[in-house]
Amino acid sequence: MKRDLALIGLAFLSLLTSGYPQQTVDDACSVQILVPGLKGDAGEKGDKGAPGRPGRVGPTGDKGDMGDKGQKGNVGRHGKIGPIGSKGEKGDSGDIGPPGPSGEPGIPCECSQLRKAIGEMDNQVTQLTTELKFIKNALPSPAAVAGVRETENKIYLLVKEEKRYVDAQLACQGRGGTLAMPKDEAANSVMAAYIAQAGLARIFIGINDLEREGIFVYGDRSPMQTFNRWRSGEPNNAYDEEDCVEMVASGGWNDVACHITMHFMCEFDKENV
Ligand code: GN1
Ligand code: CA
Ligand code: CA
Repeated sequence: MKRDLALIGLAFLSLLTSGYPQQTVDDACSVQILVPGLKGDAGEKGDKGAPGRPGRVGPTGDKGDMGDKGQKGNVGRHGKIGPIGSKGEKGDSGDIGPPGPSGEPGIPCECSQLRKAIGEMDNQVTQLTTELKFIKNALPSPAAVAGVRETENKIYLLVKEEKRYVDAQLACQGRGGTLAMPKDEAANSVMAAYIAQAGLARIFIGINDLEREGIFVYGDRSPMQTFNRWRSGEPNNAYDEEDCVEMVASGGWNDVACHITMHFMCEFDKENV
């Protein structure tokens, strides 16, 4: 660059001294100086340049308005099969079917005696089943004395639980019976022996004058008949409060207060057992 400036400077000096532009000084020590010519005519217009680089990405535009609602789509495919529903109610019974074919003829035998024995055993099984049902129902508590006593048409059960008269009656009813009601000597003596064998002194029986003082009735409200086993001097309604009845081990009766507690005896009708 410095050299260019020096050449331009010398050329200028040369012009000043000679007064001739573009003249070459032919001298051994001279320097050939080139000076710019006059400005030429404008050249022809060049070819169109290559397209410029793409500009920078512009800023995000404003959100446009919502488009129109689209058209209704096609009907979708069938959905999956749903879960199994809950069990329905039981339907009505069907009609009775036709009778089956007749069986093979039986083998002839001399078994009339055998049949009779089987029939008797059937009856016994029925009887035992009924009695077992009664025992299971009447003896739910180990407090009950093992075993029962019976007359022709009654079964007696001594219960070794101390209860007041009304609760004793309810306990017997809960077992399907009533407080024992001695209505004849046969019943009274069976009951007395049962009490004595159990080693007890006294028990409640099903007799009271709760409704009318001095009018004794049985627990089933049936009136007292001529049969009785009142001990001597009884009933005396002692302390003006004795409306229930006990039996002592000898079989005698005594009126006592209903609110005291003692063991008791239930009775059951055999025909209900
Ligand atoms: C008993 O407690 P006492 O002896 O006065 C009995 C009465 C009898 C009486 C007979 C709760 O009465 O019912 O009539 O003996 N009372 C009780 O003497 O047993
Ligand atoms: Ca009384
Ligand atoms: Ca008494």
